[in-house]
Amino acid sequence: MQIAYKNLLGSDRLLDLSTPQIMGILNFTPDSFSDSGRFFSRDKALRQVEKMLQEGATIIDIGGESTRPNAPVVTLEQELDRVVPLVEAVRQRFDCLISVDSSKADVFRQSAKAGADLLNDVRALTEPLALETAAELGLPVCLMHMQGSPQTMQQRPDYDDVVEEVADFLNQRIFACLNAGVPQSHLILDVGLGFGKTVEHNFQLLKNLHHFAQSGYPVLVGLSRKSMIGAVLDKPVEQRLIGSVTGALLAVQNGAKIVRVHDVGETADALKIWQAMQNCE
Ligand code: 8Y4
Repeated sequence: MQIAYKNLLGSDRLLDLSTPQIMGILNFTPDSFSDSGRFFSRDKALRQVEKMLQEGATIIDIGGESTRPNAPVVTLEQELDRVVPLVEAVRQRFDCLISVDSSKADVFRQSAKAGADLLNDVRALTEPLALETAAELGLPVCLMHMQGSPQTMQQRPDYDDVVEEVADFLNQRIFACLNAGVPQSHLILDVGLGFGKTVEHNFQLLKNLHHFAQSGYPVLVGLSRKSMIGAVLDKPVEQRLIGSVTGALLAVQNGAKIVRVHDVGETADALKIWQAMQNCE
């Protein structure tokens, strides 16, 4: 499984998913880096990128909107100001795949011009012009499921059958993408752990991830430090490392091809052990 294409700078890009890949999280909002409120700078962000790449990430996910429950809504200008210069700076320094975590067509476009390689949309291209813009830019897209909006999603998550309903939604978005001209080979699916789901829903999706993996589309999973880990362990966000690594390993065992994580080195170690088992006779 691999995705080969050119980005808007004309560079040949290859997302090789023959083995599971690590997407390192770089969230460039003031409440990010999980040391909330602390001063952040472009230099600090670039050092973080360098470290994640050395530790084994192949994709760096850059976001300027906090999608945590009850996070403030960011304006287009704020998002552009946070994301585009950082995409440019990372592009200048590193030859990694750059993913842009956004839902806005203008952020997609400006980021793509600055050298982004992948669109990671927690709203699955449902915002105005997002679908058309993604098709035009020709970049791979991760389509994620969310129930409700970041502001309201954890108020009352409700499903008859979470696996079926997430699958139905993703199938509808796949259909919309294909109709808009996004090639089938550019689609990545994500069940959206933590986005309008109870802890039980999240674990049902994790347990049944093979259902999505069997679709033939690559599956991305993000559970790093999330409340599904915290709830089981009864631990705050800074004590969720081993739980997060374990969750990433379970996701990969159930067919995930990309794991979105904060702790790249530790996750890479776990996946090396998994790979060693896969490779043996
Ligand atoms: C601590 C740290 C607690 C982080 C919560 C969080 C996903 C995603 C996010 C995901 C894809 C987050 C942008 C939420 N999660 N994109 N983005 N999949 N594709 N919360 O699961 O990390 S942000």
